[in-house]
Amino acid sequence: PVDVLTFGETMLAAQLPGPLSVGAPARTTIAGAESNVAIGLARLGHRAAWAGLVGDDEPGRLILRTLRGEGVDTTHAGIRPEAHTGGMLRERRVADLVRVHYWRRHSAASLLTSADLAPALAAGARALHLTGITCALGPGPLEAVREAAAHAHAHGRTVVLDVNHRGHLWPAAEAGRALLPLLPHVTVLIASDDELPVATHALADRPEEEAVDALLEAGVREVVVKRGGEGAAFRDRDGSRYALPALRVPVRDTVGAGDAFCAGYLSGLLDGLPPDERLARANTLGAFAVASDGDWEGLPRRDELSLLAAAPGTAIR
Ligand code: ADP
Ligand code: KDG
Repeated sequence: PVDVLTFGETMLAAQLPGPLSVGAPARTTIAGAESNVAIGLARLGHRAAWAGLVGDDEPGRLILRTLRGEGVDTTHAGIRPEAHTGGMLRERRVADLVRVHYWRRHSAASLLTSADLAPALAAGARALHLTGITCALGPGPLEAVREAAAHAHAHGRTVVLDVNHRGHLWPAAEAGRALLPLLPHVTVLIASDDELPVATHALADRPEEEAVDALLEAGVREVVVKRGGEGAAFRDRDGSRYALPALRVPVRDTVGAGDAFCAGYLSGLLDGLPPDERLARANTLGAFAVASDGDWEGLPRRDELSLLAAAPGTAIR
């Protein structure tokens, strides 16, 4: 079995340095929260598997080739000729403002059902990584997430849920209702501070401390809250709590920071690190993501983890 199984939608992504409407040039790559996490883990030497669906098209081939090139296991990924691979476009509209457009309705990834996922679940994994994005893709993907969470929990596996709320896919109230039944199966819930109200929506809107209490009472074992440039915090059911500041790095591109953070946290779990060191590794990966262009391109290999400790302007020879 692999260390981590994840699944969801990975898209063709075009990155533009200016507005599309005036014909800015594009760099093509792939994007998807779950595959970002899988790549982050593979770079650190963990065995990560991604089981999603793509179309029988050029974007689908780019996605599978990129994931395989990064050492991600795609044994249980699938190709759906009847649908197209989803796409997204990111325009750097002004210096630090990025605008995202999606083409993902009726995409191959949204056809996923629990039957598609069964072989990957049967193959087993030490940990299962789930996101709220997959839940929002449609009834099939939501059901697949639910079954995967219940299956992994029943087999004593670690279940990590990243709330990853996407307001263009569904309203917060609907997301909150859909996530609620997952909570008893979740070992680690990761949310940014502004996503906590989504995760606890069905449990009533409350301030952070009470929101975390509500999640722990609902069955989550540990809650990790991301605070952007402020770092992150941890609490668990035994009453332990930690908060660590973010690393100080020049900000290039914040998209993908949450996924990198999640990969770092999972990596720490797999390595058996205590909670404060898991948070530190998560912050380190988040910092790599914000200090480099692209969602996953700049993520570190294991021997690069200490790179950000170098003085600004260092040339490594
Ligand atoms: P998301 O991308 O999911 O909204 P955040 O913006 O909270 O998540 O960022 C996730 C993590 O990335 C943070 O907890 C932190 O570790 C790191 N991070 C984000 N912004 C910065 C920053 N400006 N400087 C350093 N690290 C950052
Ligand atoms: O977390 C980064 C994602 O925003 C990106 O890779 C694409 O999955 C994606 C989404 O839904 O925005």
